[in-house]
Amino acid sequence: MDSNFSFFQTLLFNGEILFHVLLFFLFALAPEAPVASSPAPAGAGPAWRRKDHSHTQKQFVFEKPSELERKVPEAGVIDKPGVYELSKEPSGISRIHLIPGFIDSEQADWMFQQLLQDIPWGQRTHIRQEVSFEEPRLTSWYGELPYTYSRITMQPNPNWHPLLTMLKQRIEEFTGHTFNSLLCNLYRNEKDSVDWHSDDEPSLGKNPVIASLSFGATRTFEMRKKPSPEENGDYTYVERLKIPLDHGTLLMMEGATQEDWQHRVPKEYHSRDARINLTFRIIYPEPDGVWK
Ligand SMILES: O=C(O)CCC(=O)C(=O)O
Ligand SMILES: [Mn+2]
Repeated sequence: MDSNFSFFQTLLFNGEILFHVLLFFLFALAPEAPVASSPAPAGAGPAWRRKDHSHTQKQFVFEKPSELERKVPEAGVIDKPGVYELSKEPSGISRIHLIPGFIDSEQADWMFQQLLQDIPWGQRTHIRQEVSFEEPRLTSWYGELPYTYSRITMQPNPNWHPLLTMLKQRIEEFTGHTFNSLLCNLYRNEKDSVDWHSDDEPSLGKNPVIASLSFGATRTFEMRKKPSPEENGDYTYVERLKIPLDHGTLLMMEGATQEDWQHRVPKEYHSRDARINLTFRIIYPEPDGVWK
């Protein structure tokens, strides 16, 4: 019994030694836990409780982005009278001429009333991707020849209203250009508009000169440059212009303006009274758009 007891005592004693040796190796060889690069001062407690915000000592180094950020250019505004060269491309110079007050406001008042009541305004229907929708404005066409745009053909109408004949002559004298046709637009209110387009139908010929005369409520005529081929039709970064067209203002578009730029009159969020726009053009007989 005694010898058994001392045997177990030795076993327990040796086991205890073995346990401590194992513990020593376990801690000595354990992989080091990651520690903050700036060790906390002695007795400072855990990092999250300290008030010295030692993490702010970390240095943030600004690294320039490898590619320069592309900015969407802000739209320019043209609201002063003058001739403006918008762009110069292999196709030519795009030029506009803004003449506010071409018709003085008293004359423009009675002209607007006459045109509103006498022009045979009509609502045309477009068909796009098998879906038909009404144009958000009323139109009328004057000229010896028909005019086709967006697959709508406006039938010839040689019966010029005397006021339109007079306005055509005044514009011809002022600009030195002659016109044989007129597209009239009536924007009844803020909901009426014309979407992005260029007046580049073959029947208008190359580099058409277009004279656009406005009456009634001021609406913004917007222009955007057509993107270069590398942009794959993306208009995000193109140049943009806003031109308020008010009562009696004449706007001339010339050169490569229709080839290199688009224009529109967007809907407005606030109420607008009626506006009439007259665009005088030269139409050439189809199909090749050249006088025979
Ligand atoms: O109403 C306008 O000022 C522009 C009209 C127009 O772009 C057009 O008739 O082709
Ligand atoms: Mn147009």
